[in-house]
Amino acid sequence: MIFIMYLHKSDISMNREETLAKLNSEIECVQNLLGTQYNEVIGVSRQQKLKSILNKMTNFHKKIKNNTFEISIVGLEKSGKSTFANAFIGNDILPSKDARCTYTATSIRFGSENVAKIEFYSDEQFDEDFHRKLELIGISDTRSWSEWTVNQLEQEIQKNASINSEQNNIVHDIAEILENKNSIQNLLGKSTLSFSGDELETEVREYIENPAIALAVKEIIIHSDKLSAMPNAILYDVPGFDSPTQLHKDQTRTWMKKSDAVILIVNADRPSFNDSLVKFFESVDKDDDGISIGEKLFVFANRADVATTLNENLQRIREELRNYRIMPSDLIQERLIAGSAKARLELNKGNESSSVLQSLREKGINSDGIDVIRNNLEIYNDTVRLSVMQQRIQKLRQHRTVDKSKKMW
Ligand SMILES: Nc1nc2c(ncn2[C@@H]2O[C@H](COP(=O)(O)OP(=O)(O)OP(=O)(O)O)[C@@H](O)[C@H]2O)c(=O)[nH]1
Ligand SMILES: [Mg+2]
Repeated sequence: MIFIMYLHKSDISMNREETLAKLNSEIECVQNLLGTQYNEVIGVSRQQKLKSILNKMTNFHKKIKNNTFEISIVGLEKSGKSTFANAFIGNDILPSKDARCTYTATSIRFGSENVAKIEFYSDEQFDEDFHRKLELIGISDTRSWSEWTVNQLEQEIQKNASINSEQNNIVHDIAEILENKNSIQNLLGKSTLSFSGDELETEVREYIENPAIALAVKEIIIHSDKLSAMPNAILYDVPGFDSPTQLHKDQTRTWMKKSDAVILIVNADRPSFNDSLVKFFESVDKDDDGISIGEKLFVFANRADVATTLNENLQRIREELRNYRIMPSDLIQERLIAGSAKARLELNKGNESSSVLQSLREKGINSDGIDVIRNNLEIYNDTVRLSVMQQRIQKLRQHRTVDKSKKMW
């Protein structure tokens, strides 16, 4: 074929603008190749391959041009994920409470108009997940979820004497479903709902935090003009790893894989990692770029305000990250940041004298950690992550025909 685009080592060190300019000319080149004048010399199957490459290149172009930065915020239940997400975006969009209050996976992205879309489970999906939960507590049953009652659940549990604490949480979740059976039933299979403007602060919260409604919700996508601190970011806030809802776990895994960065929220006051966290990380494969989650991981040691022995605890967290192979050892030092999401929210609200801020100061900690992690992420996005994109583009350039004997172009 006529053109061969060799990769120069310097491609990887190009900045965003240079990468875009080069990609632009390559896209034009492929578009020309696909133009009518070359139709006869390029076979149909090669044309199809070129179209697929063009499609991928156009997507890369869009992502690099918009500088879209997808970040998932993950952790155990009640670690402070939603509080962190609010502190990070500089606004109080997501509900956070002492009791569990994130029942649904929510993504937030910048938009000039405030809109939220709410998607519900189908009855089939809900039923499948309900039975998965039953199996986790040792009950095998074929009846539909809606035929169950709280009384029946209690009777079944009494038959089984050996329920551990993890299973106990699942029993609690199943009971919560059955107590809210009627409202959940009314929502399953409903078509996607849209809310706009001020409804985002009122109605939408119910779909995240009120179990009677939220348990039927599969996903919420929010576009908000309040994502002021980092308008190119798309944040994914999910229920904790220890949520017994399999669909949430699957969703978290998918999001972690497709994200440019993953922020793990851990507790600076309780530094030992529990089983659910370790097992969850073990269960996530490398992403489409061949990158392991650890390579794009940042760890926020939240609740530094209540940590009594912060330095020792941070050391313990480093050891846990290393020993469980959650993150490459050489990245741990720069990617572990301690702070307090709650302190940042108080500061944003102008509550200078709040007890959280005071506790941080008393410990001699003068940063809530939010700006530090945001700056680190921005640098990472412009360097490491850009280079991952450049390497993917490089692979496209090197793409060969199936017989590997000829270059595609
Ligand atoms: N002291 C202190 N409390 C915090 C901090 N961050 C979050 N919290 C509190 O921890 C509780 C749980 O926070 P959430 O943000 O709801 O936690 P979550 O991980 O989103 O919870 P789920 O999504 O329900 O699993 C809330 O009461 C927060 O106010 C912090 O830095 N310091
Ligand atoms: Mg939450």
